[in-house]
Amino acid sequence: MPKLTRAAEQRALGALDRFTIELPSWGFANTGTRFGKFLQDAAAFTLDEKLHDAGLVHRLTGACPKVAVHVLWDFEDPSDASSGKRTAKLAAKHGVRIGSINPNLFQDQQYSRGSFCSPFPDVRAAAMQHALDSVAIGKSSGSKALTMWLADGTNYPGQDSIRRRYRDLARAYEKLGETMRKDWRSAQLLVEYKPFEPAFYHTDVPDWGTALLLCQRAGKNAKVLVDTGHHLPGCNIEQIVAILLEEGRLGGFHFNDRKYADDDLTIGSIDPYAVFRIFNEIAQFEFDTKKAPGSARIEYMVDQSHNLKPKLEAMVQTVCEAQKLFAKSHLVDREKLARARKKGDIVGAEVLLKDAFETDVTKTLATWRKARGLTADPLQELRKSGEIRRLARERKKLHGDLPGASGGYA
Ligand code: PSV
Ligand code: MN
Repeated sequence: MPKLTRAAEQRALGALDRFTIELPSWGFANTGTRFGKFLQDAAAFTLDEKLHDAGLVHRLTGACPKVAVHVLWDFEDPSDASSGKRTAKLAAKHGVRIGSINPNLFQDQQYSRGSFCSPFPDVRAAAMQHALDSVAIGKSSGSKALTMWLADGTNYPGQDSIRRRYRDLARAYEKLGETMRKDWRSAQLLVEYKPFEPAFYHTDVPDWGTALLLCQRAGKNAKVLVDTGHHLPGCNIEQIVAILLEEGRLGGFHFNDRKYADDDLTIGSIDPYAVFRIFNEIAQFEFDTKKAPGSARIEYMVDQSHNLKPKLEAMVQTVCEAQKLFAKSHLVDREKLARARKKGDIVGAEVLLKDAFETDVTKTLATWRKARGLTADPLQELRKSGEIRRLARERKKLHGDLPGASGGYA
């Protein structure tokens, strides 16, 4: 096991201080695969319950002050901007704040041919109205980000004009970016991409290049959001991250792990080294640019829906794993790495990364947690607390067997 030096540990502790992870409200509800959901009695049904669960994860880990909301799943009337304020109050009751606002432009029947890219002008207008309503909710809830993911695409060659769709899409993002610069200045517009699903022939925002083009059209408040599950197998995600950092357009992440496609597995469950390499690029960027840590304004968010793992456990496990890999990425001795690179020493450079990845940071994390009055092992603490069983009893009584992916609004 590589040795942990004092200087490296101090770097890791400092990095943990500024590392926060946003939790998704939908990660606590009964969600699943398109083949079905396996319901859990302890799953959250109402927004109050989702925020309660997020608050519990924050209390255990001390690293999750914000919760992302999905407009159609969490708000009864998306056109009622005042629900933003109510939601902010509800979040405060549970010790958290509202994070990114996720409009839903994929569930309504009218979107069968797309939203911003639909061939039908009235559908494109309805999509824009929903996006603008989401901006109003975001502003009134104190959120600082609008995350746009579109399911737009076609299933068959010839179905629609790819170029016409791109033109309408770019126009929509221009309008959204401009509106946000005027009405919601403190916020970022985050543009997510995904190569396929639900569309199977072409997807209108399939990759980071297209997302970047759309950000350039939207304006300087727009940045690309990298969902780690949204890449074709073998894709070098850390390279995408490095280029977006260089262009000043990395907005943040939706973290999850995958084996095959957009599998929504807990972070690091399949390939922890891949997550380390992503964090390493960010740490390297901060080192190279001498940027004040955290000033690049990168939103670290989780986007996971757990069909089988107990949702609260999965979320705590995710946060602890993310903290572990983030801390490790800050152990890399960047001066030594620069010297190895200058000499062309490939092996020496790689070993510096591998050593950092393989260093045990359990004690470092325990030190960080104890300094905040937290338990050294949040996952064990949750498992032995009996809290999930208690919530299951309480929620079963309240909701019976109702699936809770949506409904139960603010
Ligand atoms: C789409 O797969 C996605 O990654 C988007 O971020 C959605 O908002 C989210 O998942 C819904 O679960
Ligand atoms: Mn996502």
